[in-house]
Amino acid sequence: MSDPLAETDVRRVLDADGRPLPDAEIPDLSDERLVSIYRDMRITRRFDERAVSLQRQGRIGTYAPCAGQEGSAVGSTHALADRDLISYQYREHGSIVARDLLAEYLPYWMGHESGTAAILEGNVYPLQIGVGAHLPHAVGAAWAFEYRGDDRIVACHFGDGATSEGDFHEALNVAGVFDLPVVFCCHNNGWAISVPRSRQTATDTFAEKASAYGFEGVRVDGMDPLASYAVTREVAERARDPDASARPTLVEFVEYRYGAHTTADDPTVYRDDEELERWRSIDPIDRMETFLRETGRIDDEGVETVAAEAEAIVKEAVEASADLEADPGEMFDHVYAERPAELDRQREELLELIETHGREAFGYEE
Ligand SMILES: Cc1ncc(C[n+]2csc(CCOP(=O)(O)OP(=O)(O)O)c2C)c(N)n1
Ligand SMILES: [Mg+2]
Repeated sequence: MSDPLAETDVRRVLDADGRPLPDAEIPDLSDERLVSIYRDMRITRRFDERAVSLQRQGRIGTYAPCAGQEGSAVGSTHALADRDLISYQYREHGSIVARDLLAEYLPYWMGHESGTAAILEGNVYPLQIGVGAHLPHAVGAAWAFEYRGDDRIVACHFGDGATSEGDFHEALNVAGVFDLPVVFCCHNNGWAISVPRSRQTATDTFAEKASAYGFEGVRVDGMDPLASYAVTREVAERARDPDASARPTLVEFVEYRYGAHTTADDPTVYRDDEELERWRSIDPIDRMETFLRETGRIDDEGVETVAAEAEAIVKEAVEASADLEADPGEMFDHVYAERPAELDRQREELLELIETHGREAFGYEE
């Protein structure tokens, strides 16, 4: 299969097979850290498979699969400090795995708002289904960090489709004008549901849009976790720079989603198998494994250990979620820092109705 990124100007550390490119610098990371990037990608991939199957069993309503996109989410998150804020769209589950929050996160997909409240403790904002709607909030948070003199930056993730929203323009414009500490992570996976990249923009790249806002745009192979790490590390430092003015950057991760847009979608209607197979040939997990094996950082036994750990971590998260009780009153929580009186009133009203008519009347199976 031909390498879909061979002819493009994307930053890479690893070639399509996982061997370091001759002129590329390997990020200066410990062996343990390099293995943990591989491990987090394997946990993410396993979680993805389990989440799709939980949806089929009726335990998850809808789920947005991320297979193929683990390299960018995991690699970029390892390049941040734990105190940095992540604001993501809905597909960058690898960022949450890299923050070690999987068990807290899974309940969200099962309808428990507590799932999004819990990830906030790990400096991850709740996911955003309204395409592009979180970009102004992410920039607002970056502005707050700057204003307060906090040494924190924001990594804001979104898809290629989000770049067609007005929110994208407004957010990037403000970040450029006010030199805000934010890294815009655009995941160009070629599709916004069934809309191809060619119908999303008339520019050649998404990265070049940054020039309209007065800052730099960079393209990176999003299926190369080491390049995703290296580029994010560089631009995060630029965003954080305490001596000079902080500068935002737009990073375009060029990648592909292997699965459906969500579990409610059938991609075979608009994509062909040949395209999918070309991207699978540069799989981020396979490439990282080859790199680790060939540089003596992992062997068969190490790979088996990582696979077993990934299995156990996902299993534990799924089992923990089985005991969760649905709490309808929860939908009023976690919206405001302090719940306003009107929401208190609505919450009480709902709980009284449930008390009067029973949970079955509201669709709960007892
Ligand atoms: C404002 C808004 N318009 C439309 C939708 C319906 N919708 C959900 S996801 C999506 C596509 C987004 O594509 P992209 O930003 O490329 O992210 P990807 O799903 O590829 O990760 C659309 C149109 C929405 N959720 N919000
Ligand atoms: Mg997309």
